[in-house]
Amino acid sequence: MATNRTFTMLKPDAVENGHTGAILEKINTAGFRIVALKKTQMTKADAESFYAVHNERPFFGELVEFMTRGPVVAAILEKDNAVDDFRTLIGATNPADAAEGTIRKLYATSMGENAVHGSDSDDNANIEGNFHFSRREQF
Ligand code: FUP
Repeated sequence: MATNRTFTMLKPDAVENGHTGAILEKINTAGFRIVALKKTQMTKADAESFYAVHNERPFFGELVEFMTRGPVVAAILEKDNAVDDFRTLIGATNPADAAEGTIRKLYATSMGENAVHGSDSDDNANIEGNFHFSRREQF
């Protein structure tokens, strides 16, 4: 099952700006099935752990600050080729480089505040989904 799943978070900027419904609608229309969904507030320790791969990068402090400044909407999504298709749907990390019609092109304001996360591999989709959701919350 893990190969057909990805993990996403609608980041604090998207939630604050009232884009949750529109982004979930785009995800739905693109053919992803919602396996798990919740609005949640990450602690500093959560964000440091979730983004541990970036902990040596100069933007790490700002990234943790941003991801903890308000709630996120976390979800596990299912579809054939979920990881790659979801990354296509969200567009490039920097919205300035994101293709027309992608979620980041539509809703992101900057590289740092880019509206949405998408797992970059099946392994990370599994790790990240299990970080936010217990087995009992995944259907
Ligand atoms: P992505 O896989 O597109 O989410 O991008 P990365 O995993 O490379 O980066 C994770 C997050 O770190 C981005 F969403 C935003 C932040 N970031 C920056 O703020 N500056 C950078 O130069 C790169 C990433």
